[in-house]
Amino acid sequence: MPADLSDESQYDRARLRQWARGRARSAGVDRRDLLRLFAAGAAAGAVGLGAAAPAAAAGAAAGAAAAPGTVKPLPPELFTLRGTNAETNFAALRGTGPLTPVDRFFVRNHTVTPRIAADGWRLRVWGDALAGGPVEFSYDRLRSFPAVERTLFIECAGNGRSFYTTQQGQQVSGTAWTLGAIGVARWRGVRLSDVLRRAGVTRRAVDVLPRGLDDEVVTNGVNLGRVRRPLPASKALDDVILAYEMNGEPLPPDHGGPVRVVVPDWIGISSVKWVGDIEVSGQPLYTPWNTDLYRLFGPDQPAQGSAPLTRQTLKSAFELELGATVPVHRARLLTGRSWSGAAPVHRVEVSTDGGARWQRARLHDAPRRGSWVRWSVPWTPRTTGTTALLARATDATGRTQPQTTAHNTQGYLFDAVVRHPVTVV
Ligand SMILES: Nc1nc2c(c(=O)[nH]1)N[C@H]1C(S)=C(S)[C@@H](COP(=O)(O)O)O[C@H]1N2
Ligand SMILES: [Mo]
Repeated sequence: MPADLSDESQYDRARLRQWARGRARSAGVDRRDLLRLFAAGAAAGAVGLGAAAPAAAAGAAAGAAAAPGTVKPLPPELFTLRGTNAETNFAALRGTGPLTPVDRFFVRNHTVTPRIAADGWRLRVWGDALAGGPVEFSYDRLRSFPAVERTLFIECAGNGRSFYTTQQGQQVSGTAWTLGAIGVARWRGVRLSDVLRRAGVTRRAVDVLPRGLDDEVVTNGVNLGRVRRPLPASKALDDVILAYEMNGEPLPPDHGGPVRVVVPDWIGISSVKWVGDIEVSGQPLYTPWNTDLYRLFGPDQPAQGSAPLTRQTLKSAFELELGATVPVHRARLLTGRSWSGAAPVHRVEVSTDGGARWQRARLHDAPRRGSWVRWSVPWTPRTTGTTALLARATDATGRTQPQTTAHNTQGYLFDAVVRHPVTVV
């Protein structure tokens, strides 16, 4: 094992070596089954895990027949349904504040939302890197730890996936999201580190594995077990939250109530909803969600696949329907949001002529880590016809959204500038 797992890139490299040596075992699932499953899915452009349609089918009709198992209503003006998932319509964020209201926060469910009462709920912390045996925490006990509050986005690793197909002509598997698989909320909860310390975590801990109480995930006849994805102990002991409130309300069922994990900056799958138990392990842990899923595969990627994905990338979106119709010669304010998993976004540029000329957008929020900035530019369309609106963000690491993203078979981490079609009439 590497000495310093507190360094994310060291952790990633270590993982990759373990993978290459064949040490990865998909915890209880036959790896040959999984490889066959996902290889076939990618080649055929067929479904990935929990996906309803290949991204090639991206478009208004893709989720039309879907019946997601959510508790909250999913009206078409707020959401686009995609299989068991519901994408936030960016146009529905126009005029809202920096936090995504719960009624329009995207839902990504591998199965269906379970109903779990807070008073019967227990969190069991167990594993060979604890000083003693398993420790259980009730909801009230959890709430007796010091509370912390943070404004953070949760964004699916596949957010923007459909643009690999519509913009780059590439086939990818998985839910055909446009840009609405993200939301920002004010999370209140307790530090995971406080809970792990109380449970007796030792220096032997390498991986921490939260597991959801929702149903086991069965995909094409293979049971992957319950949703679970290991976190390096260093991240788990750093800034991870066990959240019981969202935007000042008890955590709603669809977002993991009564208690979920919230992992700042990392891809959405890390933020396990309806957490029921957490394994604290002295050995590296592997599940389908850090081996075959949520890594980059394909000709443009390392031969054995990338390290497991951790941080989110950089994106921008207009608060406008894709393909909107706007009147000519009428002044309007184009609004949108930009965000990055690496650093605050401090510059956004917009083009209203397909990328020929760019202007600086006005930022409406102070750039902040873990959240997005709202921005605007005035626009008076002067000619009729179709055009593309483009927005391009730069974060405090100096990184700017590129023109294209290197392809990966499962369509993760799209970060290229999106060409947003509009028709001027
Ligand atoms: N238990 C459990 N946790 C889960 C999931 C799930 O299906 N079950 N989906 C994950 C994925 S892929 C994402 S992107 C986020 C979505 O969070 P949200 O539904 O609150 O928006 O939750 C993650 N946590
Ligand atoms: Mo996700």
